[in-house]
Amino acid sequence: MIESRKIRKDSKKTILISAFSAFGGDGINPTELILDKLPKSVNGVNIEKILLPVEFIKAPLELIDLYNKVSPSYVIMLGQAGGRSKVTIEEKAKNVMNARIADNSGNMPVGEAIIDGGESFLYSNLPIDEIISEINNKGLELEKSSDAGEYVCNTVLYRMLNEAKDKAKVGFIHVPFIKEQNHNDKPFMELDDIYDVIYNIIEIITKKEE
Ligand code: PCA
Repeated sequence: MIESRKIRKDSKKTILISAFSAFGGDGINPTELILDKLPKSVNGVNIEKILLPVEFIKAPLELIDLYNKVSPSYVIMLGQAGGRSKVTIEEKAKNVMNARIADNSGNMPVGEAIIDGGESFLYSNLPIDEIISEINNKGLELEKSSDAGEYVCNTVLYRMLNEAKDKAKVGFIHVPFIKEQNHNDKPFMELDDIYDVIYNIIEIITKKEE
């Protein structure tokens, strides 16, 4: 008898990508514009998008809720880091919340732990150095940053890493201001140039999924 075997195609992989709304008196957040511009799939990999509120409590809850629904293999979070001149990829998150300005719900934690008794640092499990060198080889700029700060972005990265453990690869990318934000004394990049870097990072990741 000939053995028959059902060949089942693996269901499509998913990359979950988040961005933030405007905050701190700005009318726009470049990450929201980038999220809008990203396609629904890249190289056959689903791109699941979520726009998060700039709120210490709500942002991680909304992201983790969607994470549990779509079981992505990668979670890539985008945030604005005004003052930086290049796109940067974060090495780790710290177990602390220090707000210099209130978040969009009026919450302003100072020196509080994100998770009482949690690890001091949680490290991104993305292949950061590999991604940086592949991006640089394409003639684009991407640098490593030691941590995601102490504001909402750091909290979301910390909580997402704590949730995913090693079930998904989780990373955070911070982007500079764009010209349209008119922070004339601060460095900025063209939106299209930031988008190029982000799109290429996603493309590199989708190839790892093939
Ligand atoms: N940047 C902030 C929060 C939202 C955003 O885009 C941060 O770096 O924490």
